[in-house]
Amino acid sequence: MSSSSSNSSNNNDDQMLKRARELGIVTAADRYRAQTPKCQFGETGICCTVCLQGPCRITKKPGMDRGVCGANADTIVARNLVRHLVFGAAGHSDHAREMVLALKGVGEGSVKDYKISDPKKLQHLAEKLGLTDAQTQDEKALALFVANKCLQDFWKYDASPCLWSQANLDAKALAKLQEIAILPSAIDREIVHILHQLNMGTDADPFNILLSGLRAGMIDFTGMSMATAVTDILFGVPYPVVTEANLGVLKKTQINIAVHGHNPLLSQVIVYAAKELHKEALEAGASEGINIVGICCTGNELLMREGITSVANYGTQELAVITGVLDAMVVDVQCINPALKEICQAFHTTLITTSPRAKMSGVMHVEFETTSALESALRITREAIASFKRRDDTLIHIPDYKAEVIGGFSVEAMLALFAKIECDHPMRVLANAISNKTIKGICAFIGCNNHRVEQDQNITTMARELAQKDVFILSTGCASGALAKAGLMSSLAVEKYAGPGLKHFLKQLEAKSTLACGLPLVFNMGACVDNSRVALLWKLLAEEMNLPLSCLPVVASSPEIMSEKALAIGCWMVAIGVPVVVSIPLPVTGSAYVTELLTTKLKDIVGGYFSIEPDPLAATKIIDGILQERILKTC
Ligand code: NFS
Ligand code: SF4
Repeated sequence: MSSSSSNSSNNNDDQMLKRARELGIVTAADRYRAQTPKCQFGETGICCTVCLQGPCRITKKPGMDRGVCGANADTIVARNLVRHLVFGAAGHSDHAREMVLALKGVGEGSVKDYKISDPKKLQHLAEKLGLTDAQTQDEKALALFVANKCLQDFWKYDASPCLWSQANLDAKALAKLQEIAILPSAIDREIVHILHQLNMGTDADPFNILLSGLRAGMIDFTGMSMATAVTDILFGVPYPVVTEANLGVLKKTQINIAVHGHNPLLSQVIVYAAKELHKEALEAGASEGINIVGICCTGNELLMREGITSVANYGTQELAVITGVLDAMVVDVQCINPALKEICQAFHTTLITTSPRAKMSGVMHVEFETTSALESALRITREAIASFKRRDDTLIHIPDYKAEVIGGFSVEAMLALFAKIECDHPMRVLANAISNKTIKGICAFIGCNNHRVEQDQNITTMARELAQKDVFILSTGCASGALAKAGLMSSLAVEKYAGPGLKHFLKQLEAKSTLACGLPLVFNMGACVDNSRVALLWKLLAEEMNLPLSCLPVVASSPEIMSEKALAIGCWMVAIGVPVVVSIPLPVTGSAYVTELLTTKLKDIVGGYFSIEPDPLAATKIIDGILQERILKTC
């Protein structure tokens, strides 16, 4: 294991960028530079392309303070923002639907390559969704019951709140959301309604539009809670695992297959296929068999459940290929750079798309279906074996550095840890640590990388600072990737960076734990959809402390936010009462009204709000201030 400083992580990236230049390969960092300076209309949200009379751009020039239709900056900014949010919510929700349909297939018997891995969670969920004692059923019938209940939350004609939100939010949050009419009904119905609302010449009221933005956030929450729960049922609830992260996890002696994207239905079955084809890999000359490595959120899914290594997060996906040892890059949906096609072509790497929603022209496509999952996975793995035989050894350059990672912190895993101290009231452990000021509160790092800023630096800088200030840190998505790669998910990092209170909190848990590993500085809760785990932990904490979430010292931060999905996550967190600090400018500054609503006024309406601070150290101070303010607040 190499050193665990974030500089080493960045050395890996620097090496690979240098290597790319030597080979004449253009990467995202170069393309970002070519895209600057940015158009200020787009940057501030005041370019409208909603109809074909546009683009309409708002300026202070006479006559240009409105678009052709008369929409002003406030309407245009609000509409553009909420369009982003709906796209984000659609991504997470469609992912959830795939998971639910797989569960339905298992229940019906048409999907044979997956099974119910956690019958207890299935039973529990069925009860939460309305199963009565009298209806106690066998596993397959329960799977069908849960799947059908979930599917009802995708579509219905009436506006009554969806079952899922009701089952997953605490009573105080629910009442608040209902009061301001942002509790969603059915996912598809709401998405269509909001898209209609955002049509040319429809809603011109920026406040009404932004309320729908919050509802879009709640749709996102509904989808991702479903995705997490169903994934746990099919593939198991994560518990602590020890693994590694960064480009150094690639091996010359193995067939390296990167799984990239989001839906674990594909990546999980590739893990099964790799085991089955171990002998074929040896016969092909890979002396150590097959090495599955993860990129982005699907990588996090595998890290959490299988201890699979994480080779890259969003911002370093292209660099993984430039090592010259990636034999296949298998992608499904979301956050996949189209540039991978050319970069893979510069090497022997076989790029394989698998989703009918996400193809690239001229790229191998192996359509993935749950009814023939293993068959597709075996085919994909054999393509990687064939590709390995074409590897050009002169192009290989694998940076050494990799970091130890302790991941797998589901809420169930955390409760099990806490229960070693408070057997009957595990959440009391966290509540007490907050009440007696051992820790200052909780910060959840969410979201992406963004080529506007140096790779991973905002995330890692802020995490180190907050740990020093005794903030308990959770993370998901590519923030988890950044923290894992930089060694901040190791127990060594606790010694190095935790303040005295946080260290005491973690060491006390560690002393009682029966885990074979220590505890890390930052608790990895999984992929972006697993922000639902963060929400569940907050819900349990609010219930334990008998306070509304808007009064708890909890905060979220997306220091390198990029995707519309991350915006949607931020939005539901705000809606349930949690402040969200972002360090990338949001495209809203063209409207003073929208900016003020998001950063100030929302606090009075829902308790949460956005704070925008590009400097990571200043953002850390804001987070610290929020936690202090909330801990002192009397609700
Ligand atoms: Ni989240 Fe995952 Fe990463 Fe951002 Fe993209 S991979 S769903 S969107 S970039 S964290
Ligand atoms: Fe211009 Fe209005 Fe059309 Fe937007 S909707 S492009 S502001 S005319």
